[in-house]
Amino acid sequence: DGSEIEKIRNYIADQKGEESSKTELFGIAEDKNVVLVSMESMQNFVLDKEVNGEEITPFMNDLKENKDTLWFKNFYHQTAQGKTSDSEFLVENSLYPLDRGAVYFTHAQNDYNALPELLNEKGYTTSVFHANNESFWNRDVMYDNIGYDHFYSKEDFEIKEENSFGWGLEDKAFFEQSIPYLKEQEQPFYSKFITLTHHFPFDLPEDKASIDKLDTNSTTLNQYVQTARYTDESLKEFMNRMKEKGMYEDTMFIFMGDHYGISEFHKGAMSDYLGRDINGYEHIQLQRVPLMIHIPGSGEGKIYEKIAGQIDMKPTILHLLGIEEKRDINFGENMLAEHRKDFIAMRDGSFITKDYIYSKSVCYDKETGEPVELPPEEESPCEPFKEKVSKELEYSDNIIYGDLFRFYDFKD
Ligand code: GP9
Ligand code: MN
Repeated sequence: DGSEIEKIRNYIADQKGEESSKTELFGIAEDKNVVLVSMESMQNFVLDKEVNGEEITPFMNDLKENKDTLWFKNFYHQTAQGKTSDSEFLVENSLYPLDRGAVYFTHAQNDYNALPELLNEKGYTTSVFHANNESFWNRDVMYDNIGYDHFYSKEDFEIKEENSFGWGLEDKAFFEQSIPYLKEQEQPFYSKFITLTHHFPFDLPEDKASIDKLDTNSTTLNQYVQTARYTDESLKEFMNRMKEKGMYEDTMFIFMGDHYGISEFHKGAMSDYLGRDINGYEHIQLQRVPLMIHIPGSGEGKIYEKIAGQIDMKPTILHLLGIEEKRDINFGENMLAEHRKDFIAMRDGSFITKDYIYSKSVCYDKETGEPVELPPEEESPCEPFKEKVSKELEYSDNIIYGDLFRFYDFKD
């Protein structure tokens, strides 16, 4: 029945700071189109790094400092086994993915109050561009359920030997071929692009590489920088095409990494590369992925240091578009709000707060990156958050397992 969902709703409301507080940026992108690029396997650690004097990601490096870009440098992915689909789920619903399996497969028929659905109601055309089979991650079923008008998938692209390798159509061709579709959409539109080239095992044909490999003992890490550069170049081309086609000014661009690409398995090589030990603290810090929100002509560019996560995407996007959903249920919060919930939860129960990181049962001090040392009788500063995090994850799970939104009226 509806009592459980009411309880959860009240809990969320209590947790939030002044959740409803409008910032000065409320509606700053009103009526603009939205292009969200989900960047496969892109992690923060490549930003501002060079290989033999060449920047790995020159486009993103510039973009994040642009006068029209809101850059969240402490933004974490929160995905689990559902990988890309988990990140999509987080962004669309502001709910947590499940701790095992992919919610895109297991609960694709639930009632949701997803971003595309909401934007649809406000008159946006909503679509996804991704050059893979439409049933991969059960996307065709889920997308249909959560209100996307159109899914441009593998069969909508011209895939030839020259323009594909690894997982399929290369990102540069993907963006190029997407432009005509994008242009024919009725405006305003909300379109999500999911890139593919920078995917494990990060294998790039030699003639398509424009930067050297790294020289660590992990082939995976060594190649990672080449595909990262490739995708970065494809983003630049895409942005230029948007300008040429006159679609740049009227669009808000969101570039977001979906999840890590370098797993813990490559910890040794990673530690050599970064020049420091990868302890539990560093491991969590490596889960930071790029998030750049570029709003042409806004002049609102700023570097945001505060912690944020994929769970916060939906409320943030709605805020920027000037859409208020009073009865909505989101575990995340508008990232621009001054007073926010003070932790970011990972699916495995690890978490990040302003001052601490909890990982693998150890509480780390963010200032030193070392475990907090305390006399035995004193409670760890991570303790109070542990409870909140597990409660929050449990509530989100309850919504999904019990399909609880069935019992809730989002419009009153
Ligand atoms: C597949 C692409 C990659 O369509 O999204 O998926 P991943 O392995 O990262 O979940
Ligand atoms: Mn992915």
